[in-house]
Amino acid sequence: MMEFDLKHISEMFDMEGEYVSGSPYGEGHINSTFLIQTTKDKYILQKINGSVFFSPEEVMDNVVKVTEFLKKKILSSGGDVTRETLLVIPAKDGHGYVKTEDGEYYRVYLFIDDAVSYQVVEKPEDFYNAAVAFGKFQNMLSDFDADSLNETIKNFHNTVTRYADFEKAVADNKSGKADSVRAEIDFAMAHKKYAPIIVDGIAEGRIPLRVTHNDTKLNNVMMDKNTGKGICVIDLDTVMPGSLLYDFGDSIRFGTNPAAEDEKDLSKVYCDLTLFEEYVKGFLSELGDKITDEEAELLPISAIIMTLECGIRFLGDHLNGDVYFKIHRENHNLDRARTQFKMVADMEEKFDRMKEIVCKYTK
Ligand code: ADP
Ligand code: GN1
Ligand code: MG
Repeated sequence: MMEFDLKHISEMFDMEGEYVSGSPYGEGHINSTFLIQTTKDKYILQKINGSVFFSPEEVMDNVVKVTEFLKKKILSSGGDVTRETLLVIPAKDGHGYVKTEDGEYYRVYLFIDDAVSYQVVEKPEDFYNAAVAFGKFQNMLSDFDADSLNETIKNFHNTVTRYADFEKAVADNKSGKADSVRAEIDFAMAHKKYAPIIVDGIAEGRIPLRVTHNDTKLNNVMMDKNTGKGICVIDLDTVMPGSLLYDFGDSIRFGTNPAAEDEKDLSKVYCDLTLFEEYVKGFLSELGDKITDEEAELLPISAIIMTLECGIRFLGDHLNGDVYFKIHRENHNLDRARTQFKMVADMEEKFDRMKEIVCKYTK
């Protein structure tokens, strides 16, 4: 996007000070994110991805509701609302977003300063701190009215329908690349048995629906630069009713891999059990006895399911011609799918150890 446009769009929001500069920021796969510097403060401006979120109004309706709710809780416990929650900066017309003439939606958050978001864990303690932050987030939203939330992406973590979408992508083969990724397709199909485990548990009432984040990767939590603590959970676009297992499993998927999510050298990609233990310890220390026996039992398998689901989404997008996740090089989604499948295979091998670790903190 041109600097000129950024200035123009920024000026439609209630930011303090005059626009100075704007530049692309962060490593999210979905929205277009910019850091805006004004004469007074820093802001995050985002163009909401309209082909992922069919109703950006509903997304912002959720984000405003959730952040207002969090703001009240943080204030009443004496916390700092400028650092412990995303703060929506309204448009000058009072809305939570701006819709431009070309039909694009933009929003602005206050920039959380003196904090970092990691692409990979630097030291085990970071992952413990991230787990505490995601656990706290889950706790703070435990009395939020789930019925007031829009379902921003239908069936977001329904692994069964994700498989149906994947099989359609294979059959349609829009990119013409299916023959070159037969081994990956076969891996995905050989693991389809995992897909219904959480979905059926929810449908049969064995797994409770809660308000969950649904996208708990490490770079969606801001860590304080000085204390190292997880201060703020960000990227609230998919906060919806879901399972705690989605949030746990997705964190493990991304954070226990000591390599990048798109690492090409698969010998560097594996599930680090020291990191797994740090996360279990941090997450469960926050949840206490709120976690049910059934959920606790399914924690290890949820890591496999969420990793597999993400793998088939990446591979499906590769086959569909890279229409969903942002890519930055040829076969980027394929590289991402391969790391996920490597993680699944490694977790299967380490499954007994994973169960033992969970038992240590739940019994
Ligand atoms: P996406 O949905 O594309 O993943 P995110 O909302 O996660 O977009 O933002 C992308 C990145 O921008 C984050 O990983 C984080 O590094 C940074 N970021 C987002 N919001 C803020 C904020 N309020 N303050 C500081 N950094 C932010
Ligand atoms: C996307 O938005 P971001 O980059 O935090 C995706 C997640 C995937 C993740 C894989 C709305 O997350 O579901 O797990 O990429 N978000 C959406 O890295 O689809
Ligand atoms: Mg993100």
